[in-house]
Amino acid sequence: MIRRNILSDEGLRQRFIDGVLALKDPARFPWPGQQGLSIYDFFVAWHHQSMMLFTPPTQRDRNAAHSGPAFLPWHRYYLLRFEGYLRTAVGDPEFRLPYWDWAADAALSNPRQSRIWAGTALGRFTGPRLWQVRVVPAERGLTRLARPRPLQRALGSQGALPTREAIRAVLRDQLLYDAPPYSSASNGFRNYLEGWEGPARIHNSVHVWVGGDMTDSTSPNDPTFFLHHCNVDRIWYAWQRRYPDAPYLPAQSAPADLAFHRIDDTLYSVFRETTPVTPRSVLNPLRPGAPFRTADRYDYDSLTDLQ
Ligand SMILES: [Cu+2]
Repeated sequence: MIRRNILSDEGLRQRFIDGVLALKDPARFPWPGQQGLSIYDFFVAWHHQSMMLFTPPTQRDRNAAHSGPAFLPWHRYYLLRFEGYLRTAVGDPEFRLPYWDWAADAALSNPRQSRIWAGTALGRFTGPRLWQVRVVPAERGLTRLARPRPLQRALGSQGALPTREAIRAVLRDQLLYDAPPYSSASNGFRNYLEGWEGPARIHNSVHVWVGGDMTDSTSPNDPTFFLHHCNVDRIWYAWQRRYPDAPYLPAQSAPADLAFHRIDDTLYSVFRETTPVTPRSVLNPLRPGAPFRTADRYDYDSLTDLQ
């Protein structure tokens, strides 16, 4: 039940690729009711829809999963659900999502030459015969492409990968989880990690650095998304370990315009959960709350680079 660095093990790399390819295959993992689309595409749509749902609808900043406190728990929930499918796809209940330690690549003289982009790793997905983008954002909502197209990336053409030092600085200096106005203008750990605040623009800058499909509301079209967000989740986990007494914010008593982001609010979902998933239920990966079970637990192989 350990999430590992994808570059630590060739077998892990291969199984991640195999699992993702299986989930993308409409014959093996169909999106019910959507001929020719797969569960993978369903996850792409879920992410896109979260960004279209402004919370509250009277503003254009905070949405159900970004620019607000729920950014971290929502993506943790999203990864947990994806990881469950991945386990089924690879046929191993112990399998866990790997992460991409982009700060290690930031230290390379040319991060574009990192092994992660090799043809045996994420480079595979730019092969047009292997991987096709099927759903993209449209003016209103989501469009299904009549002709699916290859995945687009523009590695390193804009932005920079966050450095180890930048991440450590945020882990050290941000003692509160979040702060009013609980938006992209907030102080606090969540907003510095999400990357609307601070010099390194941590999570956001990785989307920008990879470029192409990764910069859209349909960014999970690029499987890099899952490895990237797994590392974001690892950094949150390291912060939770470092400040075990710092509560998730805001509390449930916060005003109603913070709906979707308060600790006991239901996180935006396209799954019909038996028990609604809230920020509180995903605060501890070692003991996720219902509807997650013992089988969904995870830990990380290492946090030493974040200390
Ligand atoms: Cu996102």
